[in-house]
Amino acid sequence: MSEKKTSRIIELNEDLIENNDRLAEQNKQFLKKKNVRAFDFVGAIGAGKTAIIESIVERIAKEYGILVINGDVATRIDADRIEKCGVATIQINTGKECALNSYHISQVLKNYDLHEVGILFIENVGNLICPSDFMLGTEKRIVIVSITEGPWVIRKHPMLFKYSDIAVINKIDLKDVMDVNIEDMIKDAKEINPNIKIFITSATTGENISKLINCILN
Ligand SMILES: Nc1nc2c(ncn2[C@@H]2O[C@H](COP(=O)(O)OP(=O)(O)OP(=O)(O)O)[C@@H](O)[C@H]2O)c(=O)[nH]1
Ligand SMILES: [Mg+2]
Repeated sequence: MSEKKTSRIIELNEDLIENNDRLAEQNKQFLKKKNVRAFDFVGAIGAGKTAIIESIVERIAKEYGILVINGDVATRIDADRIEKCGVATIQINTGKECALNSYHISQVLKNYDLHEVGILFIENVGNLICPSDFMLGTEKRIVIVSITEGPWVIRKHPMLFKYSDIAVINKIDLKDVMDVNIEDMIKDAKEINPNIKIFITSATTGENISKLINCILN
């Protein structure tokens, strides 16, 4: 590829990310004005993002007005699951795109009546790579992996850990059948991001979900 063509590709990528960042900042300011606290969950396919959000929502839905946005390439399976917990949901289907971006969120903020919403949870499309470039304008980002993804999953996907505030290592109830050293996974996350808070959870048994909620909300 010629030098000229290569540099044009880099410019396009930078424009895309810059535009996304600008809109993410606008989302953040808008949410602040509306007194809505927003948190986004990223992580691999099947790591337990929806299951963790379900566990959280079940515990706090009586206290807060909650809206959950679920991102998926197709279907509204996740939104239907969350809706059973008695909170409002919006499913965004991205079609061919592997992550939500700040434009998707801005469209919801523009069109949804946030009057009764105090907390917004956003579940991104299952992917450990694409969401790292696209911040959404939330207060905190939570990255979720599970021990069934193998011992190297964190080390192999450093960017999401670098740009998240909280890391969740989920499916701890399966530790006896998995050959995974959880201490090593924690060490990997801390090496990438020394400030990241880490929780070892099971969405199935509820282990450490209350501690995770405290960390997210405080
Ligand atoms: N044993 C066990 N299973 C879990 C746990 N968390 C989630 N699962 C199961 O793992 C599967 C995937 O969970 P989801 O919550 O759908 O995962 P997700 O990250 O939302 O998946 P996508 O939205 O498709 O990317 C489901 O069958 C869950 O019941 C856990 O802590 N322990
Ligand atoms: Mg899900």
